Amino acid sequence: MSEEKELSKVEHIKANSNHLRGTILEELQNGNDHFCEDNVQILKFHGMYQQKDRDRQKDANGKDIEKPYTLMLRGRIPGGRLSTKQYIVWDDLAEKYGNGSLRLTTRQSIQLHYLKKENIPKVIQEIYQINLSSMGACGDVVRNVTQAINPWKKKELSLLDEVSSLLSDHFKYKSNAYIEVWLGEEQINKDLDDPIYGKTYLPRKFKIGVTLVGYNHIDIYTNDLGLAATIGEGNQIDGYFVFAGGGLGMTHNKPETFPRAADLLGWIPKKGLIPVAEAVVTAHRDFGDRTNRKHARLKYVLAEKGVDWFIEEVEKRSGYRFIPKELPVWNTPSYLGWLKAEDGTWSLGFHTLAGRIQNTKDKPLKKALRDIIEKFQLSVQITPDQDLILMDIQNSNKQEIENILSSYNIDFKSPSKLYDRALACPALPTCGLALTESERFFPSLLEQVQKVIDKHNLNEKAPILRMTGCPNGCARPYSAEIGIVGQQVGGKYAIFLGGNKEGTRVGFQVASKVPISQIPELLEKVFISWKQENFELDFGDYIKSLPQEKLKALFE
Ligand code: SRM
Ligand code: SF4
Repeated sequence: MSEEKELSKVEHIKANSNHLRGTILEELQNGNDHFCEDNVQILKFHGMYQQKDRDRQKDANGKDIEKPYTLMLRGRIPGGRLSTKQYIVWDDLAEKYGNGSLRLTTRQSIQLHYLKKENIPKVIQEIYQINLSSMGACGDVVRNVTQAINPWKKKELSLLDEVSSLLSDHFKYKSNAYIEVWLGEEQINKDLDDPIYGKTYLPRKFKIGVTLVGYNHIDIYTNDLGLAATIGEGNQIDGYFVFAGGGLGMTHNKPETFPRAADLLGWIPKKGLIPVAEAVVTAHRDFGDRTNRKHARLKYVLAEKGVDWFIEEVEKRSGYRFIPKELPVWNTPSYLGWLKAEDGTWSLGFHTLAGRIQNTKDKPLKKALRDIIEKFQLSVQITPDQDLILMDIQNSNKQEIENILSSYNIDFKSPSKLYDRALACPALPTCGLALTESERFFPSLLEQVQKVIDKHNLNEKAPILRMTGCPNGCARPYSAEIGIVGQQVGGKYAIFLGGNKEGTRVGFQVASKVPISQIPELLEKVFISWKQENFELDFGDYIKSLPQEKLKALFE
C-alpha cells in the first residue's frame, strides 16, 4: 500500500480543500439545510460543527421524527477577554439566530448552538464587526489560546494579554478562505501554502495556554503547549517555562489512547517565545501521525519518541536552548465573588453551572447578566472553568448590581465548594459524540454528591469533580480529583480518580460502567475511607497515596 493511501480521510479532504474553501460558498446557495461531509470537515476550520438535535421525538405512529440539521459556532476569543460591546453582540446573536442560550467553554470561548445554515454569514459578519471571529476555533490548527484570568487586574498578569493575542494572531492560518466565504471578499491567495501549516495543516487540533508562574487556572498540563511567564527586571516578562505534550482525549478499551499531562521542557528567555512555539507546532506538523486521527495529537509524539528527543528537536528548530530552572509551585486562588482590583475598581467572579447562560422561567440569567454588563459598561473575562468575571465595577455600583441580581432571583455565588470548580461538557442533545448525558444531568449528580459530602462533613475539602458524556475529555475530567466519564449508551460511566487541586497530573480509571444513580454511593465508600485514614491530604492526593490492592477493594 502506498503511503498516500494510508493517510486518514480528513488528510485528503484538507489537501483537496483549496486551502479551506471547499465548496462551502456553492453549498451556501443550494437551499439545503446542511453541508456535505467534506465541507463539514472544512467548516471546523471556520469554527463550526454541523449537528443534529439528538433528543428523540416520535410521530403519531411511533416513528422517529427526522430533525433538521443545525450548526454550532465557536468564537476565537484569546484569553476569553470581551469588551461590553463584544459581550452584548454575542448575547444578541444567541437570541436572533440561536436557541437563546450562550455556552461558555472550558477554553474561555463562547459557543452558539442551533444556528441555521442560511444565517451563518450574518452571524459571522456581526462577529467580525466587533473585531472577533470564529476562524480556527476548531479544526487542525492552533485553537483558542487560553490565558490566566485576572480579576485582580494585577500588572504582571495583564502582561499576558499581549502574549495570548500575539500567539493567537501568529498561528491564525493565512488562507483568505474565511473572509472570502463569509464576508464576500474576492479570492486572492488561492494557491499559497500556509507558511506555518503547509498544505494539509496539522495532523490534529493544537492547544496553547499561557499563564504566569504560580497560577494554574488554565490547567496548563492539559495543553499541547503551555507557557508560564516569569517576571524579571522592570516588572516585565523575562522568559517562559515551556510545557508540551499534554492532552486528554482517549477511547474506552483502547489502551494505546490515553490522557497525558504535559512535560516541562525547560525555561527560555522572552525573545524565544515565537521561535519556540513555532518549533513545537511544526514538530507536531511533521511528526504527528496523519494515518490515525485517534493517535495524531502531539502527546503521542512525546510519549513515543521521548521527551529528550523532543527537547532536542525543538532546540534544533528554534535555535534556543532550554535552560533548567526550578519551577515555582502552582496555585489557583479563587476568583469567585467580589474581589478588589489593583486600580480600585471591583470584579465579580460570577459562578455559572457548566457555562450555560440562558433564561429560564424562574431565573432569567442571560437577561440579568446582559442588563448589568450593559448598564455599567463592564468588560468581562470568561474563565477556563466556564465562569464569567465581570470587571470595572465602581464601589458605588456594587450594591445596585446585587439588587438587580436578587430582583431576578439570581445568585452569583457558587452553592458550595463542590460546585466552585465543577465542570461538565455539553454532551446530549447537541454533541454528536456523546455516549451519555453530562451537562443536563450535572445539577442532579452534584446535588446527590453534595448530600454525601454534607453527611460526612467534608465540605471544607470538597474535591474537584468534572463530568463528560464521552472519553474525549472536554470538561477535563482526567485532571480533576474525580472524573465521571460517559462510557456506554444507557447512562453508564467510567470513574477516574487521582488528579489534584494544582492540576499537575492526570488521574486513572477505578471503575467501569457505573450507572449514574450508583455514583454517589460508590464515592461515599471512598470518602469514608479518606476521612478515617488521612483527611490531612486532599482527596486526589489521598487516592494517589493508596496501594493498588486497597483501591481495588474499595471499588469491589
Ligand atoms: Fe472538546 C470534540 C465541546 C474543550 C477534547 N468538543 C468536541 C465537540 C466539537 C464534538 C465533536 O467533535 O463533534 C464538542 C461540541 C459539543 C457541543 O455540542 O457543543 C466539544 N470541547 C467542547 C467544549 C465546548 C466543552 C465545554 O464544556 O466547554 C470545549 C470548547 C473549548 C473551546 O472553546 O475551544 C471543549 N475538548 C475540550 C477540551 C478541554 C480543553 O481543551 O481545555 C478537551 C481535552 C483536552 C484535549 O484537547 O486533549 C477536548 N473535544 C475533545 C476531543 C478529543 C481530542 C483527542 O485528542 O482525542 C474531541 C473529539 C475530537 O476532536 O475528535 C472533542
Ligand atoms: Fe461531546 Fe464527549 Fe466533548 Fe462531551 S466530552 S462535549 S460528549 S465530545
